[in-house]
Amino acid sequence: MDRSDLTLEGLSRSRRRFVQGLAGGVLVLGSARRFGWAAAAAPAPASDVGAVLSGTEFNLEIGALAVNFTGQPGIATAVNGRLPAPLLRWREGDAITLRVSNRLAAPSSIHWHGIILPADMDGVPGLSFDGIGAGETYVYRFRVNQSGTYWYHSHSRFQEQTGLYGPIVIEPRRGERHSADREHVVLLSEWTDRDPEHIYRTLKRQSNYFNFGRHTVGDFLNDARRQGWKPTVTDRLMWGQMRMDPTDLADVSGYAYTYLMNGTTPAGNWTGLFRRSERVRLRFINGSSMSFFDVRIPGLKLTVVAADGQDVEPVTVDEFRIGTAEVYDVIVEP
Ligand SMILES: [Cu+2]
Repeated sequence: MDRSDLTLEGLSRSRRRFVQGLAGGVLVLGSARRFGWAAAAAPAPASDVGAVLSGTEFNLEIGALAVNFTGQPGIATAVNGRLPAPLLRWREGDAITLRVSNRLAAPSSIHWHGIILPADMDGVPGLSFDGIGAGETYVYRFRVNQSGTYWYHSHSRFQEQTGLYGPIVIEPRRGERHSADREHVVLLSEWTDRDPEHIYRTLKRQSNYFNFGRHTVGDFLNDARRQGWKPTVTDRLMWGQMRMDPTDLADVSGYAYTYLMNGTTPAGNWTGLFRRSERVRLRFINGSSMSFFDVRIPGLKLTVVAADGQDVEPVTVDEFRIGTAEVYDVIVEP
């Protein structure tokens, strides 16, 4: 069988870039040239029972999960023992029931991001529902009135940061506008071994704590030599007045984060399979708490066909930037 693999990255340089996230450059999905990925052979993935749930009845259990992404053991928040949470496949027009049980010692919730539904089904504690208490079950029931790629996540404290996020794919009643032979969900997120509550308190005290790309005295002298003293001083005063760094790209950087692709670290090398010359639909979801990603696949054009679940006029790009909670569907023909 002629199988090929789409890898997260291959070159150690790319890996380092991915680890660094936006501040460091780009997220790289494989290297077509170096690895000849249209020809490389890869084994079929082991069957992964429970990773995808479909139908109209869903049972989701929120619980703690022991993980080790960095060599340091930690406790994540998972659904049915999974991080990311299971992919939910719905069909436009179906009435669905989702029983969500909270096995944590703390209150929890699930918010269906971007889904049009009655207010009390939205899952945002304090707005239209009280959250799901420890040991309790909440039954969400609603009709699916849209199609496309979406996602779900906890809306309680920092449970999203610790892993409670998962993809939703809704099949359109009248079929997909853009045909594809195969598809993969690519959910981007980040993991930290630090307690997110502690990160939050740290940022409250010093917002640039995790930013190491700050201006130095050397930069000041270089700028002064190039632009003159007065413009340089004016520039620094302006940033000082705004209490910001010009290099402030992300509140929390790779210093505290390990970036994940479908719950796999860069070293874990997430792989999506395809056959030669297939049209592959990649559903990119940014399920991170506060990271932007620049996504490209070296040597391959990306045709964006949907944004945040909505079909768009196809746009072909080499690279796109995906912000927190954004979703882009792209077609690639490797
Ligand atoms: Cu959301």
